[in-house]
Amino acid sequence: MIRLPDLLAGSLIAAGPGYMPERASSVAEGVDQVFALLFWMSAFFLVVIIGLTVLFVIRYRARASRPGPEASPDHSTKLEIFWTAIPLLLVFVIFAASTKVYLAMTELEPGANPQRVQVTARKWSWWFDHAGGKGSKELHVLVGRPVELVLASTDVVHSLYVPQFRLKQDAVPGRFTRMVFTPTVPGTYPILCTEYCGTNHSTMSAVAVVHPDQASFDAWAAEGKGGEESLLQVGVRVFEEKGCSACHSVDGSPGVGPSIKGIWGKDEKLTDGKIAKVDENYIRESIVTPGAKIVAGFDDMMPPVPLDDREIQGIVAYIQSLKEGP
Ligand code: HEC
Ligand SMILES: [Cu+2]
Repeated sequence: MIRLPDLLAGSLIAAGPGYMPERASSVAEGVDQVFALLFWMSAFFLVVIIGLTVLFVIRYRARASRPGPEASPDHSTKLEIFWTAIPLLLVFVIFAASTKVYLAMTELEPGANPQRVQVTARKWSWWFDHAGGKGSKELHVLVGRPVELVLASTDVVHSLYVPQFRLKQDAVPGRFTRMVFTPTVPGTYPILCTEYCGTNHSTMSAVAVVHPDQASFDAWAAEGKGGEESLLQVGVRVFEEKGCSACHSVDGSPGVGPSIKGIWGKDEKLTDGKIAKVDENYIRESIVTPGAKIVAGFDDMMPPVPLDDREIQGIVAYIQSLKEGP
């Protein structure tokens, strides 16, 4: 609830009880600052505009001495420029402030060693494949270490939202989206879907568990492991079963197609002279529409292979595991 004392004390931008949920991620403070900027800017103009309106209503009201409206002033170029320039300037301030925060939730610091989690949204639940191979209905991460979530959806658009992290990212069918942050406070936080996705949208929730130390995380990762196929296992299996290995080696030697060893994160040269970075969306495109980008030195020989989302995620995990160059 909005409490007037909090508002007046400016604690809109402060963490703590009352107005905003706890801040539990590296980007939370920046998001709150942008929010506060927008809030106070709007509050200022609300007061100015309503104040002037009231003033003018009183001052220019109809009186016996002034029965009809006065003539309106003519066009004023100075005034037009003045009230166009100021909003424009404010929009640039908002743009600069929010871009800074936005980049912090999309770009990893160079050299960061993130905990990668593959998130799959579907009607109406979440699934989290963790880097160690464990899949879970809960998101588990370690405090203080950067997290990279890669989101996919198997049906419609969903959106992953964790209020305490101040993070929200759409999961879109047919492509991968990313979100980057560092959890700062151990605890258990709610995960919600914030894109209306059908009948049970309102129950599409999960939890994010931020472990206080490696031991606690490892204990969770070890428990009940082994039942289900990990993404990496899916990838290795699909690579054989779908015949990818006939054209692609995993040891760096070229075949009909390039080896998939060491390509993750690489800038790939294409036949048209352009450069493409090998990330999850590039790999998806390479498999679904192989003709879209042709690797330089190779021919357009790859047949499109109909893989489902989980199989593509598996191939991505496999290629990531072969990251180190030959
Ligand atoms: C008939 C041979 C053939 C088969 C089978 C094949 N590919 Fe390819 N693949 C190629 C060729 C040739 C290229 C390079 C030309 C291009 O970019 O399309 C390529 C490119 C790729 C790339 C981009 C590699 C890079 O270095 O940028 C990926 C990823 C890929 N294939 C994955 C797969 C997967 C996964 C499968 C199995 C589902 C598969 N391929 C099956 C021939 C094949
Ligand atoms: Cu949803």
